Formats: sequence, structure tokens, C-alpha cells
Amino acid sequence: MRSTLALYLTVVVVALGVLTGCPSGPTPTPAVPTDGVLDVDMRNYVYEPKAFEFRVGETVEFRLISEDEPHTFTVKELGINWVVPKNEEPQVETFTFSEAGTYRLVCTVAGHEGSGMVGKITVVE
Ligand SMILES: [Cu+2]
Repeated sequence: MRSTLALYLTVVVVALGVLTGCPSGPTPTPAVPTDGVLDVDMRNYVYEPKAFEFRVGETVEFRLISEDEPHTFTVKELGINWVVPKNEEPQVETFTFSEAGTYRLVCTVAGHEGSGMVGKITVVE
């Protein structure tokens, strides 16, 4: 009977995901850097994390890992366009956020944005 319960729970979880209209679950809590450093994984058309929150004036060191193929970390409005080849050691990039706002993160490799490789950066006062 244990397997029946597990199946039931799986169905409930999947149904909740469908009902909320979001296949990957609820909106993730934005990532904030620890000691100004933030790890970002890129693979299979996904940024992990995919939502970020920074403060105006904050300088962040991004440690970018691409696990499968080249990706980019591009925020056009901020002039960020970091190309990240498949790597094992993180590619380190630094940026200082100077204006509050909500910015769209995309991967500009052909087809990736359309496959859902997008994210959101929020900069607050
Ligand atoms: Cu990509």
C-alpha cells in the first residue's frame, strides 16, 4: 500500500503544478550573494538560480559554470554580455549595480531564450 500512497502524492504534486500554471513549481526565492559572491549554473536551457536580488551600489562576483555547452549571461539594459563556454572551473565576472530596477536575463545563443533560458534580476534601493 505504501506504493499506492506514493503514487497518490505524486499525482497531487503534479496536479498542483498544473493548477498553478507553472511546471517547475512556485516562483523561486531570489538568490542573494553571500559575501558578494554568487554561483550560477547554466545547463539544459536553465539558469540556476534564475532569479536574483541585489542592492543599489552592490558589487557582485559571479562565478559562472556551464555544464553542457556555451551559454551567455546577458542583461542588455545593463550592458552585460558574458559568454561562458562549457567549463569546469568557474568563469569569474564582476559587476556593480548602480540603478534600481527589474532587468531581464537571457541567453543569446540561438534558440536558448525560446527554450526558456531566461531569468530576472531585481535591484532594490
Ligand atoms: Cu544558453
